Amino acid sequence: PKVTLLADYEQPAYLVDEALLQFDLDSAKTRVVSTLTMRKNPQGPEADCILDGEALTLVSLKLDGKKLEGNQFQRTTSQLLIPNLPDKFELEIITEIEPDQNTALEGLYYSGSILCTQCEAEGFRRITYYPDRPDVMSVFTVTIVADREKWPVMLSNGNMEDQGVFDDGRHWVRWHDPHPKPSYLFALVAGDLHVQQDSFTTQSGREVALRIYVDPENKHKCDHALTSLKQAMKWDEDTYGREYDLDVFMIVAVNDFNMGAMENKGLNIFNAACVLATPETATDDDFYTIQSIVAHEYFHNWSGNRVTCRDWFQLSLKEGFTVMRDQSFSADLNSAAVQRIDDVNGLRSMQFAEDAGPMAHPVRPDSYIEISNFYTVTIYEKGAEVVRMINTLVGDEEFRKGTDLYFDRHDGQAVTTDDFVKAIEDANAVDLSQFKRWYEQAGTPELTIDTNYDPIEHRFTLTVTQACPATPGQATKQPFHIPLAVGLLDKSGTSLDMQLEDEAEPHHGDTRILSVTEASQTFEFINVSSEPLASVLRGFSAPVKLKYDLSNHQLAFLMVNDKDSFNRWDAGQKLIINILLELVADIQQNNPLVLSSLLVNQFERILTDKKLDPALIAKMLTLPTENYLAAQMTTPDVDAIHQAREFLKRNIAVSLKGLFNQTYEKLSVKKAYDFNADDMAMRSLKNVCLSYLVASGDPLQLQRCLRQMKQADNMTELLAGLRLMVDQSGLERENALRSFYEQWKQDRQVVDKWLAVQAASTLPDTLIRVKGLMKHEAFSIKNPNNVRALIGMFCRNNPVHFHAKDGSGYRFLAEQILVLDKLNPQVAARMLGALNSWRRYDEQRQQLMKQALESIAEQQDLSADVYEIVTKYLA
Ligand code: BAL
Ligand code: ZN
Repeated sequence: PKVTLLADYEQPAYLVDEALLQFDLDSAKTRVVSTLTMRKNPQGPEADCILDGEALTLVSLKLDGKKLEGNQFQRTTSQLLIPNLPDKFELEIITEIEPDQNTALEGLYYSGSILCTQCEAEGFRRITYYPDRPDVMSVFTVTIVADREKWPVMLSNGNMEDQGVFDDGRHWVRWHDPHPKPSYLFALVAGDLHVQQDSFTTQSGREVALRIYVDPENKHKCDHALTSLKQAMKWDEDTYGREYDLDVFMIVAVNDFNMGAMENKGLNIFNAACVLATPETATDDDFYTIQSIVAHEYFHNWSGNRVTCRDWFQLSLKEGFTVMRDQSFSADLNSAAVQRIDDVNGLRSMQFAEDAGPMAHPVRPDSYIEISNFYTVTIYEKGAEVVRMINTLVGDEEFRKGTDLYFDRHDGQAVTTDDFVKAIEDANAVDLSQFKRWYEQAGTPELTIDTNYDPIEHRFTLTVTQACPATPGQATKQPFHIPLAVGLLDKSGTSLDMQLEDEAEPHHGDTRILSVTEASQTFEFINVSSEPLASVLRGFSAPVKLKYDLSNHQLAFLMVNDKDSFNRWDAGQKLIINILLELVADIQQNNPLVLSSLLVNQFERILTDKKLDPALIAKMLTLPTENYLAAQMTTPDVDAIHQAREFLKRNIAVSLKGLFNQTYEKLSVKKAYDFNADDMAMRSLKNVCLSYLVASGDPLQLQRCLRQMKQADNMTELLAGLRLMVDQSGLERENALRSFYEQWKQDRQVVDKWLAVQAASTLPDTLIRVKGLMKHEAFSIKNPNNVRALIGMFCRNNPVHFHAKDGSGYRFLAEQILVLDKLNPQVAARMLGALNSWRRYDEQRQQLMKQALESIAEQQDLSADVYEIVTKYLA
């Protein structure tokens, strides 16, 4: 397979000013007539015109109205080359495609009874021949013709211009999108769809029609997404001054979708699981996620669509920035502390692992084989942290000035991450040249903190040393520019003023940002009246690993006294990790296990802290995942980690049973479900208490769990109960699972939860059950949500069973990947991620994982997607 390099970037040789597309639509065969008004790019290279095209049947080709014969062009499996073209010309290309044979879900495909498209990154070339690259932006007009009964609703980008009916039972519609766009933002949808409507008046007074299209059986599930959409539209006006620019904004929900959602101009297409919700069928987490994804896709209208990427190496230009925007939106609308904790938790558990593994790549990569493999946590989540750091370094007002300039300067253009940084620099006269290393260097920097207090001089010295491990292709790294948020606390937990030695005035306020630029840098604070404890990296001000030796007592102190909610939580997590790793060592050495009374005391203080947000309490009482603990060990011991975590949870539960009980009862107030931060916080704490009560081993608590399931009027409480039940063997578990399925078998979103909880069970026969569920009527290997719920959940979130010593988990994954690769390479490649850290495990497991990888690598005809990942893992 071909490697694409950033260094090889060249402007397109030919541009498309206008694209007229006509679709004669049906699920078995669709004919596409594409009429392109093209011209030579004056800035482009002297080269032949090359159009991309895959899995297409070419019917005919005309240049300025004249048919081109076979000897006037050249065709390969992925390209069409037309030599000797004039400076300006019109090309008519007729192709045929087979949507119902398309299991890869790229291009035009059939999902349930809906015909829909997914074109990012390179799906448009499966619809027609086209220069399928983001720096070719064109004005699209799309006419769709289809049987009226079968396809009553026919949608594409932009505004609807005209429609009509033919005598033969077919009808047609024409859509026009006035905003030039790259082909990856093209979309088409047809089906017998229900539409849920609303409207939004923009800040300049324009009325925008909002429409969500769903299968008729889901018409009651649209309200939350519509509310979220209006919140997002308002927020983007208030926060970034960005207004929507078409007469209509449409969202369509489909059941088969490779990603979460797609920001096609004016016509977002969503994975049904990321848009549909009612309190009975969706959990608080689902509601929360839907709110943020709806916002994310909407925000792309500016950060991605109006200003797009020059090439796919710049993917983080739109994704990092848009994730950062959706994270701030969610923080503004909900609990900011909880949002930050969740974002950082995700980053640390997924992105840090990616950065430490064989697929490590910079936020702006410099090579790829298959671009679909680069829709990664590094591009998205680390990319968001990079933009967030720019904001932290320049300040809020300055950042807004910078983004205003960016949108202004580059509206209608396809640009680079350098252009983004340049706009922030130019708007504020700041220099971010060193900062740009965050885009260029892969790996997670490690910051070591050393402190010293001189009680005579009243000086406090904070030394920061940074280092970044080697990553594939990058042996050495230059120092990063790191914003380090710090606070100093005295013995009573009061913030101390911070005055650096060259400053005339002290800095008042709890937190200040230190700008770290050197490999080792010392900050001297003067007039520090008593020995302080430094709280560093507040709010997780940079995506780094911190080596800061604090004792368990100091961590316990910060856990209850830190002024920064994130660092309070983080200190607690570090304390828990220390304790768990000590327990792991005791298990390995056959020592008796002892419960830490320090932790129990702190948990008690947290649980009884009336001033603390219950959502934060719930987070603070949640133990780190087994995967995260594994990442903290040089050689993870999956079984000892599981055992240590179970021991700790059970013993905390037994020690604080009365308090958990009391809190649970206090929170069990009967009230109708509402999605708001307060109620969500209560439900989350209630469910955490229930999980401890069940962990205590008291059989009566199981009855309480069943009672919660029986009485629940919402999925949050019902599913929390079911999750706890699946780890208990016995008849009650089987009954709970059976009745849950009977109640919800018609609802695909709920059935996926039913599959996922079973895949995550700690009971010993879980893999056998997962295999059994693959034969269940509820499961289809062609549906990505089913695959993620069952196979993905087992391989990624069930470490004890996935890493079973006999290698059964690894073999299972390899078998499924080979089946999936023939159907849907993107999903197959995603599943491989479960083996990302294979070299970190013990010798025996490494061998078994290697065998699994080799059994994939030796197959003929692997997709580029799987080939790239498996070869990089084995390299
Ligand atoms: N652009 C792919 C889906 C998303 O990130 O919004
Ligand atoms: Zn995005």
